[in-house]
Amino acid sequence: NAMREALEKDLDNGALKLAFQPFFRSSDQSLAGFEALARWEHEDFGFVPPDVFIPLAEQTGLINKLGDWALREGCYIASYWPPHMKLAVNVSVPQFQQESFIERLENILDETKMEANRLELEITEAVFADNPEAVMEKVTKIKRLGVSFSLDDFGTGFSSLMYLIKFPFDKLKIDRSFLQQAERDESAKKVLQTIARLGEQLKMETTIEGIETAEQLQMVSELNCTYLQGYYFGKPQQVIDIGRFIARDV
Ligand code: G
Ligand code: G
Ligand code: MN
Ligand code: NA
Repeated sequence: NAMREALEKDLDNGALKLAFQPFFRSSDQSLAGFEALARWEHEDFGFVPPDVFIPLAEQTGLINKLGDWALREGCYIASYWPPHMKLAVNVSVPQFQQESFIERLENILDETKMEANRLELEITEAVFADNPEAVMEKVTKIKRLGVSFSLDDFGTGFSSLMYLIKFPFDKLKIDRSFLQQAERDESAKKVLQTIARLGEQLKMETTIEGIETAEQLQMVSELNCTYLQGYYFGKPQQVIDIGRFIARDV
């Protein structure tokens, strides 16, 4: 597979980049941190979207290499940010399932001098499909390091609410499809409200994702969630461009 080989080569050559998308506290719209999102532009294939190369990496055994790179690069960059600023990194299921995941993560935190309590790992409900007890054990161990967990794309997977009772997630990221529908659909809005309240009651933070317009911001401002994220506030962007967000904040 030519694309797999190209991806491996570019990973080895440091040709992948991380984009950073800011997220904000809804209380005062101050900057809380950035989510790292992998970007790959290849000389022949051009810009390959992560929806293509992440699954490719998962299916061809490259996800550890890619995942380690994203964590190391993200932590290295974030280790230079102001002390309170968070870094969120997406972790895919086969990456998280690796026996060696915790050890690799600890090494990366060590190497980059990144404080564990500034790192959030974003995982999806799909992680529970297989051996939820083992997942629970791993999450618990990693949380002991000080790292926190967000449940990403919440509401779109096979959300057994049982997982919310059993698993010590710190944050729910409400999938942007709810917000998109909530503009036209009163019941979608109710679901959004209810998830925000559920998070509150379970002492979890909540993020509303995918805010693109002032109208959407207006609508979600009544919802009492913890964080806001979306193109309206900031798109994923190169590291050289995020300084303006940080400068405005400090
Ligand atoms: O960046 P974009 O919004 O196009 O991301 C598309 C999908 O790819 C999202 O589900 C996002 O979580 C995922 N993704 C982007 N970067 C990474 C990464 O570094 N690791 C993993 N596992 N997923 C990523
Ligand atoms: O699955 P995850 O939430 O990690 O996916 C992040 C993806 O969502 C990235 O590809 C990012 O580019 C995209 N994204 C972030 N904010 C917005 C937004 O406001 N609108 C849309 N359509 N996509 C967004
Ligand atoms: Mn995410
Ligand atoms: Na998400």
